[in-house]
Amino acid sequence: MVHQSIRYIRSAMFGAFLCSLLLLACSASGPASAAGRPNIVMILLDDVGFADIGAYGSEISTPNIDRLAAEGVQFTNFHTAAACTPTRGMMLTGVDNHLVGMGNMLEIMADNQFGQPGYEGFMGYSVVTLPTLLKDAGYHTYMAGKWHLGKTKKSIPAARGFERSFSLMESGADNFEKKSYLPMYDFVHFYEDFEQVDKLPDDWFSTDYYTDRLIEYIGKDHGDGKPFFAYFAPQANHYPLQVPDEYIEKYAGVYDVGWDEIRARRYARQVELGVMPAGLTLPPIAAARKWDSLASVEDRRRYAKRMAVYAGMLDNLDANVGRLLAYLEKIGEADNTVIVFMTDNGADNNEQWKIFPDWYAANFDLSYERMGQRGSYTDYGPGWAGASGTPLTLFKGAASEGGMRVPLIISGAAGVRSGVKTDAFGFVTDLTPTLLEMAGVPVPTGSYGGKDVHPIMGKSALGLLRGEKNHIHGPNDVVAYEMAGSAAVFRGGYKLFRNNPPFGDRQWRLYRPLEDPAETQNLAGSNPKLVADLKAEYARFSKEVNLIEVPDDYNPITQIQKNAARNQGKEMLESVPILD
Ligand SMILES: [Ca+2]
Repeated sequence: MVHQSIRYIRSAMFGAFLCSLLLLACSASGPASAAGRPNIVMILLDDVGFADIGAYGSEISTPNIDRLAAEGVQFTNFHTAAACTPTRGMMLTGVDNHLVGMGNMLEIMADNQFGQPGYEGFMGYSVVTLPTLLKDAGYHTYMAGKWHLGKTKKSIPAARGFERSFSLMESGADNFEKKSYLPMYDFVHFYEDFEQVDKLPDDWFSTDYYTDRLIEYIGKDHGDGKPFFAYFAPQANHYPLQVPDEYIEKYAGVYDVGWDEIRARRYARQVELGVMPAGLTLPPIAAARKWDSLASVEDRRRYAKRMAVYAGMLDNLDANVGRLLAYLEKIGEADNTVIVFMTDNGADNNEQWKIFPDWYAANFDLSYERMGQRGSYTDYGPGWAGASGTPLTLFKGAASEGGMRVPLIISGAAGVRSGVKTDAFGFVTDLTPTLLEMAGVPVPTGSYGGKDVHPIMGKSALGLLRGEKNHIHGPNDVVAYEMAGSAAVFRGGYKLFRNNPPFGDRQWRLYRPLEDPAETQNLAGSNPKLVADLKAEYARFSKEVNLIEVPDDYNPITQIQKNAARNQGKEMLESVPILD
């Protein structure tokens, strides 16, 4: 508590100092600047891997995001949870997922976790959200895109701090129409503010539309003297992979060389860019065949197009980011806006249509010709997910780097340096305290608005962003993470982790992910004391966040079927699985 109070005072003093500096520097450039507080735009992509952005080694055209990296601070060692809802809950509160209510995802929650505190499966009420804090401090707060943190009128964005919002409640949906993408559910819910949206426009395309709404929200209030926080959470690139045709055509033929070659090219480019160390030996992509061993030409043709649709969808997302940036430029707010760009977890290897072939055949066009279009369904499978995550191992859901290490770029105002890459370790709970410090808003330390709330656990990265420090976490700081039995403990450049089935064997292993990002050299055998220390740290963390371990025989695949049955007919209740 003492430390937190000191941090609070320092943060408040620093905020006040910053305000006066900015007042001197920016007094002529508009009302938001005059208040000394930057606008904040937070862009969160869905299921996009570490290597999919140009600035991280990709061949996919992402010039607008690359420009953010060139003009800001690009992180190469930043981590989220390995799945959607825990990441989103932690990102918007600065508090560990077990305390936020996302101890596990409802769809795979173990029998012994149901109904327990911290396992509500939606964002609980013992945390105060970043938009609430910013709104109470005089910010406008807007959101467009996927929410996935609760879907009753108590838990939707409008109830959790957003003045204006247009949002999808589920883990994903079709991108061209109001239609479910998963066989367990025949519903999709959108809300605008507190109202359910019955019908989407005929020409709806998810990413384009969310961008339009966000621009509209920003425009309506612009000029009234208040800064804004805008949260842009597109469905891109969650399956179904879909995008207007011209974006798919742009990538025709690009992926005929296969995932092994694309992965090799991306790694070479990462070395050139200084994003990854040279000399790594990449293990084979998990769960994927070698491209050259694919027997049929037809197979290769279909796989190549699936990746072309993925690339087109991300290209379109980048064009929309460009549209948003151009709008900020047009209204004179570009110089006073901080942009945060990140993705919510590693690449997703799942191929749903293989698990539920009849349902997908009955509800979607699966033909080669229609791939990516309205009415179609496709995903991209483990081979391409492996290339997406270059050079990391495994995928979304795993506590390996391939599940947890993501691109993060912070760019723009508030003294953030330009053209800097950093390999400082960072974690998703660090974002809320960073943005609060930028906005000069005190960090809550145990209560807010007369109610007890969990204190923020992350650390502000502002010192690093401004070049006053070269780290966010000190060598003795511990950051721990757990979901569905897969867990990781980071300290002093080491990472102890274990994966549950289907990704692993529950055994703890020790790596140095900065030097060994593909996690090929297990150091546990030669460092028994360190392993014991980090296990003890994990035990402390478990107690602190009231973690309930899954049973030894837990398997998420069988659990998901059980929980889907629990869900029947209850889709509007708060504690109902919303598949990730
Ligand atoms: Ca996700």
